[in-house]
Amino acid sequence: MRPIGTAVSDRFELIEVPGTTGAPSFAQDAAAGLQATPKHLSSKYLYDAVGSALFDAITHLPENYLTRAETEILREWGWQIVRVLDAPLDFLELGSGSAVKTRLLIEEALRVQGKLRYSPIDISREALQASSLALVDAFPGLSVRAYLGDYFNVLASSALRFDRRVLAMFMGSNIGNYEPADSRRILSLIAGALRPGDGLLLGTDLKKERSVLELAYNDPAGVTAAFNRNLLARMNRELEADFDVRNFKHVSHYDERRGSVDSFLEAQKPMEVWLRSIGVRVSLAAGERIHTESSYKFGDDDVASLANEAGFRLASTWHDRAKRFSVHLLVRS
Ligand code: AVI
Repeated sequence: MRPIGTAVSDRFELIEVPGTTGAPSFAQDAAAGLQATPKHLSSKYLYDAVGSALFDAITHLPENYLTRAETEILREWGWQIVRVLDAPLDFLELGSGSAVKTRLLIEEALRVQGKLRYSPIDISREALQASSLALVDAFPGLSVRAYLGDYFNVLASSALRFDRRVLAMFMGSNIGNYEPADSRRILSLIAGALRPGDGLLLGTDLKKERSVLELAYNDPAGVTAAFNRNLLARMNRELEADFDVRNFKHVSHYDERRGSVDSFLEAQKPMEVWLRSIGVRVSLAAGERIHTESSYKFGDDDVASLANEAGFRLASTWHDRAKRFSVHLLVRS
């Protein structure tokens, strides 16, 4: 299918990339995941409007250092990051960058080259439009060509167009929420959309002591628990389910062998749940868990291997001062 482009202003264009992978819906994934053994739901469904607001609150928690550490790296080293590849650059970001982090890099690039094209990819039209318009408003030298669609579809399509050397960005340790086979697939798709010499800036959370990791996902204020439990509330709202959210406990622990903090919703007593809109009845035993998220952690050597497998080489790595988080520049081989 051909992408559909709309020029919203002379510096903002939105290109809609229709689905080609036939990705299942929330209803289909919920039906399959809740009837599987063990039960699971994809972490991508954590981010409805309520979940996105709770995630934003998580990034401000004292125990959840990830966003602060990554922002510190970009504040300190952004000037260097945008100068590793030869200017002029085009930016491509997986996710829509309304955040401070993207702004820091845009600002640094504009210092070098005066004008910049920024291309975010996002599944949410509202998020893309709001963040793009705010960015063109804030930076007179910036133009935005936004791509609306699922990362996998957009990267695999021929919709992406660049005029200059590209610096792609996949920040926030978002790569950590993919299982290893999918993270290899997404990095290979990014490599396929780039030319040799283009770069990918990848933010990853570092492997570290269990106590620090587990506290980041078990904050005493219970915001992460609310973020996780919202998935049940979302099924109640959207799939006419009757989960009693109070009967589920949020459980997050670090599995050192997998290198992942795994999050679950654990039934506190036996129950039967009815998801009316999809006609599915689910039984849960006391103590039975639904896996809702993997948050993989990476040593810098893990990133080097992942990069090589996907068609990149690791060119540079920056850390925050407390050495909790890494930002890597991978160059397309
Ligand atoms: C977005 N992502 C990298 C976060 C993480 O750390 O896995 C989401 C999150 N889940 C619980 N807290 C934060």
